[in-house]
Amino acid sequence: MPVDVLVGLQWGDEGKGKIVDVLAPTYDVVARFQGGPNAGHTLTFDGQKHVLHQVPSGIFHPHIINVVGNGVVLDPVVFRTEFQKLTDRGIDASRNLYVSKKAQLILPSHRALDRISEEARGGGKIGSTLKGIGPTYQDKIGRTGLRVGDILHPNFQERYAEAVARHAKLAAFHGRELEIEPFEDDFFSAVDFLRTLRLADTEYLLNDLLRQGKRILAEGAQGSLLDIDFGTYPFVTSSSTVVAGACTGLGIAPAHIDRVYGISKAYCTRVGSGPFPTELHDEIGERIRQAGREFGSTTGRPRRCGWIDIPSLRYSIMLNGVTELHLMKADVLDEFDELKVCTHYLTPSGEETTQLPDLSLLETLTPVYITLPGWRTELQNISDPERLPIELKQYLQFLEEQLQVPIRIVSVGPDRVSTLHLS
Ligand code: 2SA
Ligand code: MG
Repeated sequence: MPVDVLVGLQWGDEGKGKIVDVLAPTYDVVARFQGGPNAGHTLTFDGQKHVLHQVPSGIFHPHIINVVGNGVVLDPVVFRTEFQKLTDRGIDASRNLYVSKKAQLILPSHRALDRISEEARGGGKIGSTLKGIGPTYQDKIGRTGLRVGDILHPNFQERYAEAVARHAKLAAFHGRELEIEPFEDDFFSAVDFLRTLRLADTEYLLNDLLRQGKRILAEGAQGSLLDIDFGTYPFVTSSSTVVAGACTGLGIAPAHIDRVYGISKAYCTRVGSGPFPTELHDEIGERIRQAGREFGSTTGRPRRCGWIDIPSLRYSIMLNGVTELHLMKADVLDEFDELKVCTHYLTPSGEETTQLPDLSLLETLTPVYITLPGWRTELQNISDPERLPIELKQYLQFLEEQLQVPIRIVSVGPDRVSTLHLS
């Protein structure tokens, strides 16, 4: 069963890109199955930081085939810029990258609509990255979307014009104009570039590779609590961020899936609006933000910070069938005397609960914490897991007991090398 899936268990930014990069050498294929340029996967090695948005995080390994699956929404302009950046660093991504013909295209008008509909929400903004994600998935589900394969057809211009006309009506409904003319030349030249890449029915490609015994790593984007069904709806993204999304987003049958890597920070962050029970509005939250450099890698927005939350992790672990946990950014907590872990919540009527209720109730919950001692040790230079401070070992053990999943990786710094494999 050679497909392993890697998913975020929180609200994104758990450090998925780093782990994909670390695990990639043992795989033949890395495939993205959902999301689009709203993702920002940061990889650091050889003293350089790389941020990927749409290109899978296996791209730095020349032997790996990278696949942008059908579940993805693709912005050709952002894609070309990413390619250019990689080329500048001596990486020819066109050699080992395939794009599904069934992936949806993000048009300039989708980006414009994203902004218009966010503005129309007034106080109830989602906090979208404004990359056009929601409107593009809306067109997909509404069966009016344009797909990557459509750019190969002679009537693409016409179909594009029809889509824009439809989007203009939606904008007009909000009393607005689309104002996309300045972006259209760039869009069409990026589409020309996209045409030069390997566009394929990647479901066939992936299943052929599986038949040949190749190993696939499916790379999730965002996090389980942003999932369109199970996340903190409506403050979610528009795709299936949980493991099931890898099946529909790549065309791989569930029986092929073996390991599920669940990625979590040693604390918790969220960018954008919506409930976040363990959020810290105080100086501790600010310390975490500074120490963890918690600013959006796509938008630069400050991320909201708080303590790790067992009930929400348990929920994500359940939804994904996580087989092993990877705990990221432990080094960010190096200087704290005490660490808190939310073990359960209190409802407004004072009842204890360990379940995530729906949104309206989630906002009324009071988190209950257990306090554990901090390690007060610089973790970054530790390379032998045996030498981890006892307080960190206790922290890990506590999480494992609570979550009933083994922690197999602890990350103690942004670099590839600062990754400890636990047995
Ligand atoms: P969207 O753009 O419509 O998908 O936004 C909907 C919600 O999903 C959240 N979202 C994210 N949350 C964390 N990280 C994401 N990626 C970037 C990063 C974000 C950034 O890696 O840092 O740079 O700001 C991501 N993408 C979407 C978003 O905040 C909304 O709450
Ligand atoms: Mg990110």
